[in-house]
Amino acid sequence: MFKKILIANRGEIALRIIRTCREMGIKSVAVYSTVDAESLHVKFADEAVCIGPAPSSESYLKKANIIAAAEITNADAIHPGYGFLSENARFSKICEEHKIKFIGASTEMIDKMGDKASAKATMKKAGVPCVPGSDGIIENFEDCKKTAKKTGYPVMLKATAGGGGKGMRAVWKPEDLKDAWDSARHESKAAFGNDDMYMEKLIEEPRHIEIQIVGDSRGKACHLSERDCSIQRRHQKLTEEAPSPFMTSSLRNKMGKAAVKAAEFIKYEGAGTIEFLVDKNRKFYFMEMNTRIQVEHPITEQVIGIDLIREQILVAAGVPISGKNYLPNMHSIECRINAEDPFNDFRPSPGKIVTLHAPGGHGVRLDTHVYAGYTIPPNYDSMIAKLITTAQTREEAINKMKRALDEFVIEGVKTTIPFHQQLMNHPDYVAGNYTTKFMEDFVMEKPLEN
Ligand code: MV4
Repeated sequence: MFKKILIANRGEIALRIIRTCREMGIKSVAVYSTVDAESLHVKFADEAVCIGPAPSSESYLKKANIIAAAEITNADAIHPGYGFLSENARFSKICEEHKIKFIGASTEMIDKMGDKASAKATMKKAGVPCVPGSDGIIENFEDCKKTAKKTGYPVMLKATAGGGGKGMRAVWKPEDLKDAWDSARHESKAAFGNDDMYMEKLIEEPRHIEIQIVGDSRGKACHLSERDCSIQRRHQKLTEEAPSPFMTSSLRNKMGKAAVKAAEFIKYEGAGTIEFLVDKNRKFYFMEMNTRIQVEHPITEQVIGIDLIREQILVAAGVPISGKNYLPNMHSIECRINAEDPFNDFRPSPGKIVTLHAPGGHGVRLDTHVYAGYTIPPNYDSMIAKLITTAQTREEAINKMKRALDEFVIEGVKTTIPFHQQLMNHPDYVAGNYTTKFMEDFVMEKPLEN
């Protein structure tokens, strides 16, 4: 087993990983930028190393500084958390070259799954259902026109390097294809330095349902059921739940089997997520694979009863998994509390937290690195806490969430708490009747003026 793990991240996920290290008797090393010197991950780790100034490009993304911090402290593994270097193929390789275990996917795996068209081709080969469309990359506009005609409108043009909805265009009629082709390629080139495109049939009003998997070094994989992540705004998830209110046990069984087949086909090692689009007829299609621990992993932990960070560390150390799949016993909801103003287009609201009252009690979990007096720097993403409630039924989990949101007091910065309060009272949300389109129609009710 590892003796010391360096956590190449910040915020709540750094703290989350440090806590599991402590429970496992593994020493932890925090790294931090100058603006994060007062952050809780720095205080809770056994050791801490400053790796640079505030901009991520000079600190949390600076591979040489992180490797140097690992070597100075004698860490034998690096956990990258999510974001930053978690899906960076070069960083995974550099760790390997320095004989430091990267607790994440191999270079080859990240490369294979990071390119969307290649990931899809691999999944098709594995026998995982994929959305019909082009056979890999589209060569030119002539090819694009032909493929659209053959696929049948509406279609979705997608950038193979894509992420966060960039370089993606829905096209409803042939006369709009040229503009979509040009603008999607232009956007993708600017964002990723690559403008390769592929095409799919457009799935209308899909649900985003993902399956958590864990694979071990023998090539064996298991699944831990699903999370429903359909409530998103501009490709940022706002709330997630497990199980999905749209799920049936037969669909769970099929999607779980497909996810395990996918993971075993590529001999995936570690924790990963297979994302699917599910249409209104409950047909599911492979969308992407994430080769990291995700923000929303706690709801799976809550409904299954395992520690996913611990599982990551165990499989990275070569411990085999039991091989059985896991079904949910509970219902869990996560609300991402961001320092943003939901009444003002979710505009970021960094600054000092003057007052903080954390919710607690039965079935309430709060994963956060903030405290009263903490200043949220403007340099990183705006998520400051994850509020997670767990109960035996969805209705109880919603009621618990309403109660916990009411208890939660944050003064000094604007937060998304009022949004979540309105969401938890929205009739369609309460009915479990939502798709990825939900937020397009959602309007905040104005707060009562005093
Ligand atoms: C789609 C789709 C409909 N049809 N593909 C969005 C992110 C990107 N990685 C894939 N996405 C989508 N792909 C086909 N063929 C709709 C989306 C989509 C979406 C998916 C999941 C969650 C939120 C979304 C919001 C808008 C569009």
